[in-house]
Amino acid sequence: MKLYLFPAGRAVGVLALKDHLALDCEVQLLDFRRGDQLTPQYLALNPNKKMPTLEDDGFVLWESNAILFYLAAKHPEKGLWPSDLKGQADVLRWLAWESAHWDAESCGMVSYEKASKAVLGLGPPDPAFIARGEQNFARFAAVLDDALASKTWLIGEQLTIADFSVGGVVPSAEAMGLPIGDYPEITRWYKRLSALSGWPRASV
Ligand SMILES: N[C@@H](CCC(=O)N[C@@H](CS)C(=O)NCC(=O)O)C(=O)O
Repeated sequence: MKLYLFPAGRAVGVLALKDHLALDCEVQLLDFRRGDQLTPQYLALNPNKKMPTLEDDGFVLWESNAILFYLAAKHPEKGLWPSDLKGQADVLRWLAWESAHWDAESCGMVSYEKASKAVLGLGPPDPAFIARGEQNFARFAAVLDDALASKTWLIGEQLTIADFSVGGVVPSAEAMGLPIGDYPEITRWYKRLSALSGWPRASV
């Protein structure tokens, strides 16, 4: 098994899960400044020119949440993908929310403007997009904070890939100056999550 990534953004949750499950998985580090995402070899794996990407015995998978599901479902004994219908639906709800709102409309929008554009040589940040991302962050962080109140993990007492997905974005959100610390339940939950074995500590 092989992961192609750089240790930031959407790759943090995937790396954390790989290490939490102690998987035997090679990591090939990508350098987007050098254009590793544009080589014919990489484009054949991931035509989106994005990371992370997983390769397992000829099977290629992109989209970090699909990768989280694949790794967790290969190890059902760890319980990170629930076995009951309501638990599965609850996890899917958070994976969809992460992709559509937490990443694309808020944390990811701000980090694309503040960090990725410089790496990709796409010009200066656009203040209008940053402002929109910050506004959306306030909206969605409040939803997450409320959902976490009186719970150990996102769907309740069971740690699942929903925690790896949503929590994986937190380090880059903090690095981009988004006020995670203003949300006590998120702060409490992320402290617990980042103390798990395998959580990548040096990532941004
Ligand atoms: N929905 C995708 C998002 C992937 C994504 O946007 N990755 C960023 C790094 S965090 C990237 O590769 N950006 C390069 C670009 O947008 O061109 C996922 O979850 O895998």
